[in-house]
Amino acid sequence: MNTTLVDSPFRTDVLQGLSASPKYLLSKYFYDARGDELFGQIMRCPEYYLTRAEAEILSLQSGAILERCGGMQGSFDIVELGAGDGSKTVFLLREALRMQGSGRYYPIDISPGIINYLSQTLSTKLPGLEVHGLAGEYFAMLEQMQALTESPKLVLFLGATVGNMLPEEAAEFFQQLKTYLRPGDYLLVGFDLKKNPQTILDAYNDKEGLTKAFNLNLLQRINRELGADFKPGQFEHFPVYDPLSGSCKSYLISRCSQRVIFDDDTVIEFERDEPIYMEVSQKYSKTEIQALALKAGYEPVDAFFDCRHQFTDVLWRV
Ligand code: AVI
Repeated sequence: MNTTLVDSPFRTDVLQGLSASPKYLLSKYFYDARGDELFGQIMRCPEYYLTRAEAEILSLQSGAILERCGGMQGSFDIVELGAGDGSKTVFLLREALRMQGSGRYYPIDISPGIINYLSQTLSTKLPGLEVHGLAGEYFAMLEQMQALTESPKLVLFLGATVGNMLPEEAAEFFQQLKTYLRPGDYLLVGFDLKKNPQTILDAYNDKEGLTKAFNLNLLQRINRELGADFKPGQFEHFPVYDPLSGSCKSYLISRCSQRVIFDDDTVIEFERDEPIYMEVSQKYSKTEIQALALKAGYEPVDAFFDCRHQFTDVLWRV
């Protein structure tokens, strides 16, 4: 055994997931530099309607959304969880600046690169906007931010990121989030809606093979960072969608009986056709979203839809 190896949360989570039965990996680890690049391509591919639908909502209805928050009286404070490249949020920020003239934007993202990019680009793109980026885990960063922000503030959780939790986990997440908010604060959440099952399945099985590459990249990341010897070609990308539960789940299926060896000498055995559960992308009905708001202790204020009713950004008040 190589004794110079240090434990990292990534190593611990990967080995825990691959030693479990059934095997799983955590989808938050998709996003290394190559994963970010592939996700960018997925968002632009014809089958992945989610990004275009939400961009349409924010480009056409940001004024209406902000009106429902009382126009964010005076200057505004907007916090974003999982800000990404901010390309859709710009619509909302531009409209808020048009209404108020000045305000503060607090993007939170796990990636320091994203936070640097947003801090550099947005203040020039949107004069009057102060950008205070925070790189780290959502709740740790919200803790730091509590003393800085003024209420009522608007917290954004866009892009159907909530879908990467199961509904019970989402309810717990929103309950915990509420402990960082004050009465009168608003939350805008992007949900992907239940729809024709084939449309959903196609979004997670694009013809170009980008989603397949996105999943297989996690095996390559494990090879790169944990010295494993996965052969990605020996795994098949297998997404399924259950129209009743609304869960779209992605698996990698081992094409043969095989073993993978890590640099700490850990050996993981795979049977032929054995799955690794990679990700859930949960879809909701309007009723389920309403029930989730109430369960987590928020007051549903309004819901905004794209023209095809594929996606919704819902506004809740604390
Ligand atoms: C980030 N998240 C909302 C995406 C989704 O739709 O679940 C991640 C993704 N996975 C495969 N394609 C996109």
